[in-house]
Amino acid sequence: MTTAALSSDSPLDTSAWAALRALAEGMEGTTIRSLVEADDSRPGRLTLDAAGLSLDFSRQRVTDEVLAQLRELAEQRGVAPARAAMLEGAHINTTEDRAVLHTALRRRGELSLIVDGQDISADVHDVLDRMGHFAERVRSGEWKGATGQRIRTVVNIGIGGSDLGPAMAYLALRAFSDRDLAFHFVSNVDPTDLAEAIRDLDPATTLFIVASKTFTTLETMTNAEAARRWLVNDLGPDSVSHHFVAVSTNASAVSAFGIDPAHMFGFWDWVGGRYSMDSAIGLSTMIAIGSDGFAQLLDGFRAMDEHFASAPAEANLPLHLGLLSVWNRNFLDIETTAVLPYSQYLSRFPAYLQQLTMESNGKSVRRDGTPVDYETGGIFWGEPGTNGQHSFYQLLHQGTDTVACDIIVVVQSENPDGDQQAMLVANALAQASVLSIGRDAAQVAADGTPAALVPHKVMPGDRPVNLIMLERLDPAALGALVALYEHSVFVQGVIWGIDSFDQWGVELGKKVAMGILSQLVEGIPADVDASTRASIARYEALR
Ligand code: G6Q
Repeated sequence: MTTAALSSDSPLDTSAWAALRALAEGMEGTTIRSLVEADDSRPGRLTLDAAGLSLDFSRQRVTDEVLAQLRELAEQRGVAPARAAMLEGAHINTTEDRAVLHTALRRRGELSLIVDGQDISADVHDVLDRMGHFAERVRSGEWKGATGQRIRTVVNIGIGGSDLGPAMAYLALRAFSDRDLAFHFVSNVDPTDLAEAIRDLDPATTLFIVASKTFTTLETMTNAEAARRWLVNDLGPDSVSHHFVAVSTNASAVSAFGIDPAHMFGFWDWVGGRYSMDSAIGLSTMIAIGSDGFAQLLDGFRAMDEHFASAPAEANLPLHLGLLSVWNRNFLDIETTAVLPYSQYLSRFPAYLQQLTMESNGKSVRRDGTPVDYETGGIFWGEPGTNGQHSFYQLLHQGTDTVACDIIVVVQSENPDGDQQAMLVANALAQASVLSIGRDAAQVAADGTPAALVPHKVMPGDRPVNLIMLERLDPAALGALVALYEHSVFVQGVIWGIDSFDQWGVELGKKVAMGILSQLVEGIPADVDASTRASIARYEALR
């Protein structure tokens, strides 16, 4: 296994980059509308299917020539060998010298994968079996709290990668979850987060999952200790082992906290936090949807992994999603992508995707430390439709910035009621059309619009839109959707020559916060700048 497949050269030095630059310049004045109107076969040709999902990118500002050249860029940047290196367990997270093997979390049990002399596939399935056993005991009521009552509420305490995935998945899969159990997700060190989550709970029927890879994260450990005090205050110290379990890689810290190692579910340093929702970090998901449901979730991830690993470039859906992001970012100068799921169940999906994309690809130096002189990771944000239509879509349609849009449509509702699902889908398709095709002055005038109002009602269009469609938001579809974006992020990182799997940018803030905390709590002056000193003084005067 080798990381030689990973380039630290500048993508600007490839012939494909230069060709794409020329194509972009040649396309000035070419609108998405003109591309769509010129060719009836375009939607069919520019739609790919994989793992039960489809991606229609006919509303992107691309020609066949651009697409071919983007695939050539992938070839010249070594996306295929880099993908093979990742899947084999090479240490492609070079700055942390770690393998990147979230795909191993969903491999078939019978397929071994030896990494550093260890069959990690067997390890994964051992943990999955233990999780399954535990989850079914909680679901059936066999697992009892300290007073002999069954668990009614599960509180996951974690942050970042140990929170966003489970919180997103719980909401996404509520239709498949055990309605006799309630779930809360506590992440913020703001004491309000835990206080509001537990204020109406009965300690005797509450189970806390402390989810932390390191088991040292300030927010998580602070909240876990507060939760333990709340429990012990009511049920005494012996109750902890009945009401706390842990998900971590740090057995000694788990044990020191007072959690029985038998109630710890492990994972490994080759699972990055933001890539961990299908590891033991997904324990709350498994309790909610059962071990069979969780197996279906993993099936969906695996189906997309297998497609990404084996589909030819022309048919490869995650490859195209990643390349289109590069095209929009580097050649059309589009800085942000709005993620617009037309599904209330996917209400936290934009937040989840924000971490996956922005923590992974928000980097300014290549693997070898040389600065990039081109844009890398774009900004991802969003809200579910149709709600966003009544707020920020105005800027999407008529603002001076072009925002790319990923519209996600779920065909079948889990709660069908009359025409409501058709209304939802009609809105999604209408927005896809108006954003990309627009409405010109002649069309607006033809509606009888007074001349003075025409310019106000023109929709410039030309906003690139991806339309992702899934039949039903079941566990398998959610797995496939997440894996699609994971691999898209990977493709972009390889093109840009950056390490998508480290996160040094979040470290310094934590360190500075600890210094300021020492001043606020113990009066030890923090070594900070003049503005921060002034803010501390104002805070201290007011508290
Ligand atoms: C994810 C990041 C980060 C991490 C949290 C929680 O990729 O590394 O979001 O998940 O800081 O870390 P712990 O799981 O160690 O508490």
